[in-house]
Parts: sequence; structure tokens; C-alpha cells
Amino acid sequence: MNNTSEAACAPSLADTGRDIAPAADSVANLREAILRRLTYSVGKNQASASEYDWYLAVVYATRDRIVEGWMASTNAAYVHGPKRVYYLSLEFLIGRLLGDALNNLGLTETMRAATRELGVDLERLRTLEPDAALGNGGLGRLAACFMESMATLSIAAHGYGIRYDHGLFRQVLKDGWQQEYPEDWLALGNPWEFKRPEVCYRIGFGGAVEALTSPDGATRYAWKPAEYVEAIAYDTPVVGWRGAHVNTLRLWSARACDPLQLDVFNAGDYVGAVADKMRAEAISKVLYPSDETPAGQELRLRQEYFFASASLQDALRRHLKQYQEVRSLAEHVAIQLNDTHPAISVAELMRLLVDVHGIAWEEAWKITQGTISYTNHTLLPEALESWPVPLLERMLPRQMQIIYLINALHLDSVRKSGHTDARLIAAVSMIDEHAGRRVRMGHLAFIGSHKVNGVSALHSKLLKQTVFRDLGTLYPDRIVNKTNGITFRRWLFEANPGLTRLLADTAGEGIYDDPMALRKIAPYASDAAFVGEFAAVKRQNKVALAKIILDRCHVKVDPDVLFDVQIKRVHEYKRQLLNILETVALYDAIRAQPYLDWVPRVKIFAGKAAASYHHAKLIIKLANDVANVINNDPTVRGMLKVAYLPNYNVSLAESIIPASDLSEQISTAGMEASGTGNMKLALNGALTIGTLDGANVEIKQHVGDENIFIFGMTAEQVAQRRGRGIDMRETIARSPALREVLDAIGSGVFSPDDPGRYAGLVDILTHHDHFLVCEDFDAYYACQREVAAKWLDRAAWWKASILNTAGMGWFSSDRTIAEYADEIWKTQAQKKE
Ligand code: 26W
Repeated sequence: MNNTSEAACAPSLADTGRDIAPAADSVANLREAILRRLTYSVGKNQASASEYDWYLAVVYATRDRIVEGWMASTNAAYVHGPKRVYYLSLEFLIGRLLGDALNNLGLTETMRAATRELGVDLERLRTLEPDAALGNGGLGRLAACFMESMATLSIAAHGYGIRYDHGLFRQVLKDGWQQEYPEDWLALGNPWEFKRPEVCYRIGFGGAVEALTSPDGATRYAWKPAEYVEAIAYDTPVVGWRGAHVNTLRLWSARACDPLQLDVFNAGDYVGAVADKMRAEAISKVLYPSDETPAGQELRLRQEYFFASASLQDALRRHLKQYQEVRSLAEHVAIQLNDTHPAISVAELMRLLVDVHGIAWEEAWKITQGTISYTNHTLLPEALESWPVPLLERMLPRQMQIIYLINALHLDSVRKSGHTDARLIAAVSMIDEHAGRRVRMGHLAFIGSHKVNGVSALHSKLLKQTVFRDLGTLYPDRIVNKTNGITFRRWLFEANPGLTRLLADTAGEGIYDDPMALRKIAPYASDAAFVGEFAAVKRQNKVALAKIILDRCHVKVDPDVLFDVQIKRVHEYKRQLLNILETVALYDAIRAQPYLDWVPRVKIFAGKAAASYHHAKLIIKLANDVANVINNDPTVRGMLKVAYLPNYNVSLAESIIPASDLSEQISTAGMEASGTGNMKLALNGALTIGTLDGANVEIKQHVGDENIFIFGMTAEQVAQRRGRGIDMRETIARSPALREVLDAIGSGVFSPDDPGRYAGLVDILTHHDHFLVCEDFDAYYACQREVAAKWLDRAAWWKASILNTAGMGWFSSDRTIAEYADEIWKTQAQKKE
């Protein structure tokens, strides 16, 4: 295959660093570059350019500065031959890229000055970029942070995913109800990407497998697919911190092999003539918006196979180009599966090695296992993917055969090692025989990998005890932990420039390259001057957020009240409902004793519910109904307000997080694999109120027990409590506050237009409270009163807030990626370009 995209070579970028005081000549250079791009790429002159034209010219001028480093990095990977990493993910929630690119190139101030000279405002231009929302939530955002950290650490990596025409839906709140609208991020084109029409793979579906006897008498199998779809590559450069290294995010778009059936068209059937094309191209049409519940549809499996096969063919092609043979793959390549969505890769890599490259099965299996590793992101049983055997047999007949053979050999080896217990055999089999025959994708990923990791210490421990209990016993060294992290470039430096400046002024410029240097601000946690500046930055961020809340929710909030924030996908296990119940209880208490010195606060919510998740959508409606009543009740006198910000996305997170005082991380213990919003908020100085779940446990260790509010049942207690049944009548009877809240909601106090709206919801909480909202309610309410008490002691609050920022360095995704590189991928930073 022709590969012009990787051939070029150019000098490497200089170590750019930050550009606090841009030099006049570099401003002039950039200004000229923008004008050249405006003329020759956008085709406009200054007089006729629209704001969007300027945005395009600025992006092109920025991209030009990345491309030089990109070619150098790409070329050096061929020359120096570091082990390459392929990060396979069905989701990359990258958000806007302009701020990221400028910041990492150290060009933000230079660009600001250059655009100012041209009479355009950089901040305004930045808002014109659509959010690339090719992901649902935590898993997709993690992939984006990892891409940035891999570039920063100079790891030769490619991200592989799907270039969805439409990302996660746009959420509109109509009378408090979530409505979904298609998102159209590509409507005006995408100036960051490079289409690579020459990088094109044929992806087969359906058909049959032929057994052939080769001259030496061995049987070989040839898959004859009934249908082909083409995968076309689109590349986006991902520039690391200080422009040191540039990696590639390669996203596949589906294209039909034939644009139309001309004979059908000529016969007048214009729709029928393009029916095959539509079916083929549906694969990359839209991101599946479900979070934590498998879509269970054929199109989803087609997406999974399409991108896995294209990515593996591409990786093998690159390996062959570099090393001329495939046997050494595991020495030079590490493939990371982001959850089970790419798990079919295990069978596909075996097919490519055995059927296409003629490698013997045993050797191919060693290569596959040596190359692949898998990250699990959830323990929720409903989120563990499995596909019906008949569907796989029909859509991917050869891969299904291979899965059967892998499973047979796996079960043989289990038996040979002395395990004959039928329960164990059934539990470790890749085929689930319970509800119709299904392939367990988690098992396939586990068995095909040399390492399997969870995403926080608690989650990895629970993985070993639950989902992979039996497989973990058979392969005791396979499960490891890699606690998640976040990129500080986006979530501190870009999102919170005010705080960043203060931190650098206090702890030194070292914080830009060593996140652990944040510890140096700890000694200032009680220093009046520092506290004053820290508080001033927070206030400024809160003023900005208050404006957004006024614009989008028509709720006026005072920037001096406590900003209490819960921002994440809406899911029962995340317990937005617990927060809403506490809000109502507080509302009741304020009304009962309005003369008391209540700590004024605003409860800020944001998050989307899966379109088909009716209960979650009802919870959104409840939050909005409660907001309506409380915000309009004069007796509350502004001591409590509620705002639900619509259409939560990466950009909105960047506005909310720096302005938050309190971070709600209140999932039922044992259910949130890690959380990463918890890290972003704590890094920006929010105090956490949370359960001992996911990474909260480790955040507590790093920021100190006195600087976090922990309440509620532990994961063990949750398991025990559920064992006693989840009817909560007795629990509710013991809590007058909870009783009052449930009565009010259930009887329609917040829904006078439809008094029965929440009767079912209250009924579930009362009789079938799987997420133990009621059981944790009193502890949560009490903990919130501790929060309020601490807020009143301003010095104590700021001290804790500063110690949160100071203690969060470990949660940099650079640390996480360094651990993956050392312990799973066995790769190192690439030598200088
Ligand atoms: C197929 C349906 C489906 C879709 C998405 C099932 C499962 C998922 C993901 C595993 C859900 C997810 O995003 N998990 C989150 O991953 C984050 C990154 O590791 C963690 O921080 C979150 O705790 C976890 O919920």
C-alpha cells in the first residue's frame, strides 16, 4: 500500500516552552502565516473574512506548526524503532483542539497577540470550534487524555477509532425533560484532520469459510466474505507538551466499495441504487450513545469489527514495512484494548496471522497474547458485552471458528492443570450457555491478553473478586492495576490559567513539567497572602460560571455562595438522586427554620442520560422540577438554588471545574470503576464529598483524610446490605427527614402539573433500592452539614482546598501512561527525532 503520509522528513520543532512574553518577530511571523492561510487555504481576503474564516486560518496556521514535528516524530519511529503502542478505542472524547494545540506548542500568547493585530479575538475564535464528542463519558475522555500523555512522554503511539459523522447527541432541556438532537461536528468541515484516501482497507462481512488442503497436506481456511466495506483513514496530529513529540489519532470512516448501482439508478430507482452504499456507510454514521448498557445491536458489532480489522491490518502493514516479517510483532508492538469494544481483535489478529500470513496456530497465539492487553472499565453486569453465537456465525464466520478453537484449547489447558469442576469450566468458558449461547467478550479479551487491568486500586481488587474471579485464579499474574489519570495540560493549564499562573509563581515553573511539584504549594495553605490570591482566582472563575448559568438556565447565582457540583453521565449508580433528595431535605430544613444561619449554596448539575434510559431521564426531570420550585420560593431567600446546565460536554466541563467548591462523587460504593471528574475537580481545588468508591479512595490518600468528606457504606457493606434485601421501608421509617422528602416528591409537591409523575420513582426507592440511596441518605445529609460547617471556617476551607490542589500531582495521566509503558507495554520514550 502506498504510504506517502509517513514518508516525509522535516527538522524537529524547537523546544518551545511557554510564551508569556511573545517576541515581536514571532508575532509578526504568525500574523503573516494566518494571512497566507486566509488567502490561499480559505480563499478570502481580510475585508470579506467571516469570524469562521479567521478561525480556519488560525487553525491552519497552528496546524502547520505541528506538522513539522509530526513528520519528524513519524520518521524517527521508523529510524529508531521503539516499540509502538496502538490504543484501540471506540471512543475518543477529545473536545476542542485549538487551545490544546496552542498551549502545548507554547504559542497561546503569541497567537493572541497576532490575532489582536488582525483585529480578531482569539478567545472568541476558540468558541467557534465544535466539540469533538466522539465518546460518551469517562472511557472516551480517558482515551483523549492518554493520547495527549503518550505524545508528551514521546511514546510512539497511534490511537485508532471511528470517525463518526455524528458524535454524542446534543441535549436540550425542554420543560426539564431531556431531548436528544443529532450533533453535527463535521457540518463545516474539520480543519484538523488529513484525509488519507490511499490508506484504505477492505473489511469483510458474512459469507462462508472454505477449507483448503495445501500441498503439504495441512488444512488451511479461507474466508470468502459476502460483502465488503472500505475503511478510509483520517489522521489528526496529537501534539504533546512543549511540542516535543507528535502522534497520530487515526480514525476510520466507512465507504461503500461501489458508489451506486448504475443499472438500478438508470431504471429509475434512485433510492434503491444507493441502498448498499447507505448500509455500508451506516457503520461510521453515529456514535452509540449508551453508557454502561450494551447496545446489543448488529450495527454495533459491525462497528467493532470494522475498526478492529482496519486498525490491525494497518498495524501489520506498518510492521511489515519496517521489519519485513510478522513473527517479531510482539517485540515491537503493543496493542491496548480500551474495554471490550475492540475485543474481536483477538480473533481477527489470529485470522490475519494464521490465514493471511501463514503462521502456525501455536506461534500465532503466542504473538497475539504477547501483543494484546486489555483494560476493563466497569463491573456492572449489564455493561459486560456478549454477542449471540448465531450473530457472530453469520456476520464473522471465520472469527467465530477461531473463537471456538481458542476456547477449546483454553478449556483443555484448564482441565490439564487439574481443574475438572463443571462450575469452574462453565465460568471460565468464553461461551456463556445460560441465556442462549453468547460469546463473552470480556473473557475473549482476558484470554487473548498478557495483562488485564482495572482503573483504580479498588476496582482492580474487585475485578479479581467478581468478574474475573475464576480466570484470575487460573492466571494469577494477569490482572494488574493502573489507576486512571487526567492530563494537567487541559484540566489545569488551559482550563484554569489564573490558578496555573499563581501555582507557577509560588511553586516555580517546575510545575509545568513535573506534576508532583504541586506539593510545593502545601506550605502556603495557611499563608494569608497566598490564600487571598487563591480565593481571588476561584472567585473570578465563579463569576464566569455564574454568567453561563444565567445565560443558559436563567438562574441568577451569587458567586460568593458555595458551588456544589455534580457533573457526569446520569446513571442510577452515580446517584444524582441522592443529591436531589438531600437538596429537598435542605429545602425543608430552611423553610422550617428560615432564621438560622444557613450556608448559601447553589447545586449545579450537568449530564446526559442515554436516550433509552427512561429512569435516568426522569431523574433529570426531577432535578429540574425541584430547581423550579426552590428557585422561585421567596422564603428560601437565595440560600439555596439549583441549576441544571444543559448539554454537558468537554468545553462546559472546562468552565465548570475551575469554578467548583464541592465535588459530588457519591456513587454506590463498588460501582464507579474510577471516576476522572473527581480528579479534575480536586486538582482545581474543589473539596470532594464522596463514598469510598473508585479513585476516591486514592484521592483520600493523596489529599489527606482531613481534606475530603467521606460518608456512607463501603463496597463490602454494600454487598452485605444487598444480601439482606433492598426493601427500604424500615430504613425510611427510621429517618424522618427522608420520609418527608419522599412523601413530598411522591405526592407531587414538585410536579403539581402531574402529581403522579414521581410515584413510581419513590416506589422503587422504597421497595427496590438497588443503589442504596435510602440507606446512605442520613450519612450523606450529615456529611453535607459538616461541609457547611467547614465552609463557615473560611481559613480551614481554603487550607483544605489548597491541599487538594497540592496533593493531586500523582493523578496526572503522565504517571498512568508511564506505568502502562513500563509494566504492560514494555516500551520507552522514543529517541529524539
Ligand atoms: C457497550 C455499552 C457500554 C458503553 C460504555 C458499556 C460500558 C461502557 C464504559 C465501560 C463506561 C465507562 O465509560 N466507564 C467509565 O470509565 C472511566 C474510565 O476508566 C471510569 O473513570 C469510570 O468510572 C467508568 O464508569
